[in-house]
Amino acid sequence: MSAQAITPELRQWIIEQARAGVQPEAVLASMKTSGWQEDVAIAALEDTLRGFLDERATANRLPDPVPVPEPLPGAGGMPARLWAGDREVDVVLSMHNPRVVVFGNFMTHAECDELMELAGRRLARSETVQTDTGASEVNAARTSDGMFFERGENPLCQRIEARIAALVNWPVENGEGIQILRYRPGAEYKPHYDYFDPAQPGTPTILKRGGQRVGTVVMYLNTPKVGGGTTFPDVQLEVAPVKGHAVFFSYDRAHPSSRTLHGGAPVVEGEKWVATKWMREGVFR
Ligand code: PD2
Ligand code: ZN
Repeated sequence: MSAQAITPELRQWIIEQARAGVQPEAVLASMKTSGWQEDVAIAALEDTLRGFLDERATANRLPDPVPVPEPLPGAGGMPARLWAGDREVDVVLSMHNPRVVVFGNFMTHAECDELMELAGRRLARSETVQTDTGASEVNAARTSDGMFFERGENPLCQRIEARIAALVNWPVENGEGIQILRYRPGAEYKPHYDYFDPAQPGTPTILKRGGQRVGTVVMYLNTPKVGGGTTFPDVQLEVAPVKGHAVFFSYDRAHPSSRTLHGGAPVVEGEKWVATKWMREGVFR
């Protein structure tokens, strides 16, 4: 009997069986019933499944960790205060997995007021970066109004950017411009990751400007009457939005294992204003 050929169609069929959870023994039995010689069928199965398993292992591999901003580099006890270049800030909470640090006294009330005033006239319904194309779009998951400052656009932005850089030990040049969000009653920001999803087709384009996001600082510019906390659902943590406070978190892998899923809980009463600074791996131009 002449040798039977292992066609691409046969390989595809074997992979479909594996994806459907059919055990290799059952696939072999079907192949034999269809007239395949046992030795040819086993060789085809082994070869095809090895390739399939290698591909799946590569796709499921955790990305390698990258350096991230960090307010407390090195070991040692947790200080109650940290020097942020131009002022001392309070360390209110520090969590390691996910890496989350809450700062009190990060900004003065006057700085918060000035930032809201500067942003107020430029607010529009928030857009998020659309990772399938890299374009911005209005997103139903974020029902706030927003605007972006250019990095270093005015002396106040420069001062806050320098403060963040000093506090989390990350270059000003790696930061995106500060974003302002205003949430009205009922508005929220559904849980999401701030890094760009590596599986989305638009992500390589986005990453050309400074690489992945590796850290976030959300600064609270006012204290909403009720609601509006920043939630971390993986660890059931909710950070209270308090005027002048800020929450920092970092993610060394663009992967859910970072446990940095987070959201802005609905504002129940009053308004909520925040300023967000995202930090990239490299220089953001
Ligand atoms: O306003 C917030 O609490 C919030 C929550 C989640 C802001 C962001 N994400 C963000 O700006 O990325
Ligand atoms: Zn976010």
